[in-house]
Amino acid sequence: MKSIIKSILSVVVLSSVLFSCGDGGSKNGSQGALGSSAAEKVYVAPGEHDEFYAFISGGFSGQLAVYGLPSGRLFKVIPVFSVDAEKAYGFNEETKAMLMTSHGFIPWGDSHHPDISQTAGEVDGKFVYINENNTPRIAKIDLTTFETTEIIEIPNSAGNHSSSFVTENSEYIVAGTRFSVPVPQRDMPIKEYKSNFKGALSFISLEKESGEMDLAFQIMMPGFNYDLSHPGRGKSHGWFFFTTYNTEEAHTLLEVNASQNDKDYIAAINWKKAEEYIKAGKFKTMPARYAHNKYDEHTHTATTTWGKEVKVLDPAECPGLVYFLPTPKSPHGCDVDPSGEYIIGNGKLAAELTVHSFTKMLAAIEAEKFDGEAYGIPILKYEDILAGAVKQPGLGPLHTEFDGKGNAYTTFFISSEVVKWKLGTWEVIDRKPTYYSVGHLMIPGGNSAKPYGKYVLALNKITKDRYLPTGPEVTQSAQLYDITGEKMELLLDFPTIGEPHYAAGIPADIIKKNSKKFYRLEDNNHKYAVKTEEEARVVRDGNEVHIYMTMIRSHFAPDNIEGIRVGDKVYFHVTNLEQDYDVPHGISMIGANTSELLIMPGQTETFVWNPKQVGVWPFYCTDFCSALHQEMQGYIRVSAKGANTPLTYTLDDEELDAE
Ligand code: K7E
Ligand code: CUA
Repeated sequence: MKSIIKSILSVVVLSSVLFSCGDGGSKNGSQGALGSSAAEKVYVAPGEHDEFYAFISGGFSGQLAVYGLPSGRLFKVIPVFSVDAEKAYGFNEETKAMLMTSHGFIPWGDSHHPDISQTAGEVDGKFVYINENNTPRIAKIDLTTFETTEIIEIPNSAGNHSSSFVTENSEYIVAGTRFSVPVPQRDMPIKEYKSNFKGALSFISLEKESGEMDLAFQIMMPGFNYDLSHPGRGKSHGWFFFTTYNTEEAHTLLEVNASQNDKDYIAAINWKKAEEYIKAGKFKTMPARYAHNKYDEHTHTATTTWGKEVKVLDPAECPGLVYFLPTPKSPHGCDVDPSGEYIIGNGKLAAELTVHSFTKMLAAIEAEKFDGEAYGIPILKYEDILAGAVKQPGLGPLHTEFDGKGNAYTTFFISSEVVKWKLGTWEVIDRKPTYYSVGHLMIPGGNSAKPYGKYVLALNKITKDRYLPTGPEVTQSAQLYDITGEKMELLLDFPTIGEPHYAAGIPADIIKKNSKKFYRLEDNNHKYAVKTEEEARVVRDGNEVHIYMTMIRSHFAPDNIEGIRVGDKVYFHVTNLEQDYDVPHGISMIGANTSELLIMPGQTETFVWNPKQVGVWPFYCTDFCSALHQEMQGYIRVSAKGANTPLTYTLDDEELDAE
């Protein structure tokens, strides 16, 4: 066994050597893409719109980036799990609560898998959800505003990787723990891992209209690693499938010790059954403390509430809830085809791609044909559930997507390619290299019953010499292939923000008509909002000073403030009075230990400034908003601690006394 692992590892090493010697850039550029009509196919003329949105995860950037396809143009980086000084996310007073967790305020996250909400098995374009791996969380992004509006923390979890995938009517989104941990967390020796650590699979229910998340229940599984997951759909709707590895329950040197068993499992979870058990009261209530952060579009402010407990189901006590499907060693991806029949678990150290049959799985369960059990969970027989296998498809299979025309596309990390094969006949139809080491791939709507099988986007880990060098760190990238023909055609390379683990795509027409143009001032319920310049004012409360400020092309009200003292805590509550599309204003204050504010029309935001030095200090608008943008400025006079300069403020030379 060890020698097999060694030879596989040496293939890994060998192929990475091959990459480093490769002369990817120029050579590949001169064949394929440029020699065909590829340029035309990705050309979106000036002023024209792209056909698809692509939401590409930022990986270790913690964010989600919005691109157009086929052009590959970047439109926006949506701050999700990491602070963003450009948009003041995590810096202004309103959004700090979004990054609150049971571990306190966390400024960074690791985002992996975006998934778009669905109605009747089709992507509906209302929300994108995305998981955070490091401090387990799931975020919801509202696709009318393209802002993160909710983040829920997942208790009893660590390395929230098999997440965040949505069922076909957005009933649930799941979060499976990559690392098993002591549950509840406690001080115990690591070598007692086996049979003591547990793996929680969380089901988060989604509210129909608002898309709001609620931790419905957890299934407390054996101490394996839960890598990826996919909901059933169509005939398999009501089931959820999770790949596992390390069924050995090793706790050290996993690259060897978690590769002992010939097979790991896909865990098939009957969540409809789980609902029955919950209804019947067959759960235990466990104390758990987790943050639930919501951003309110009307108060323009986020708040945190605390979850205190979670309902937990024990599969050993809930017959029919979980079955194990043996799957070749250490599978990574877990994918279900648009019909719901085929479940694909790609053993990443296996020589072939295994496809399980949902129909056969049900028949084997019905006939109770089990091959033993693990921790009370029945194990099905590999042969009984096998639909077929794609032979010798490539090296290092990871993820699979579908075009809705009976074809599947699987990525191979080690042999660095996308392979197209046929569902049912399992024959390989085409293969195209990726540059280099592709992880996930994405077909718009590819996670739903209705994929838009025009393009596949390969999300690559390594680029080496594909782009101009930028020092030791070079960009990750995506590659777009046309898949309308029998053979795939490489059309475009484009760089991505952070590591593009996964992406979600959708026809632009579904979303763009709903995109908000500005926030209505009359709906602004921010507690420090002022809706006219007449209401602008400055209020002192001990050493706290609150500036109620407005901004409109091209001035602040008030613009000069005197009577601030060293040691004060000065709150700038700033409302953008504009009611027009695409007129944000920014504001920044010299020496403020925080970011600028970038305020959308109708919105209010707050930053805090602690003046430390006596003097007269300017602030200005940071966003070039009008011809007189450079005139959009003001001053604050800071006097010494204890000075009695009266608190006054002016606009248009009219001096007013503060309250
Ligand atoms: Cu990058 Cu889905 Cu986190 Cu595979 S995962 S590659
Ligand atoms: Cu307002 Cu520039």
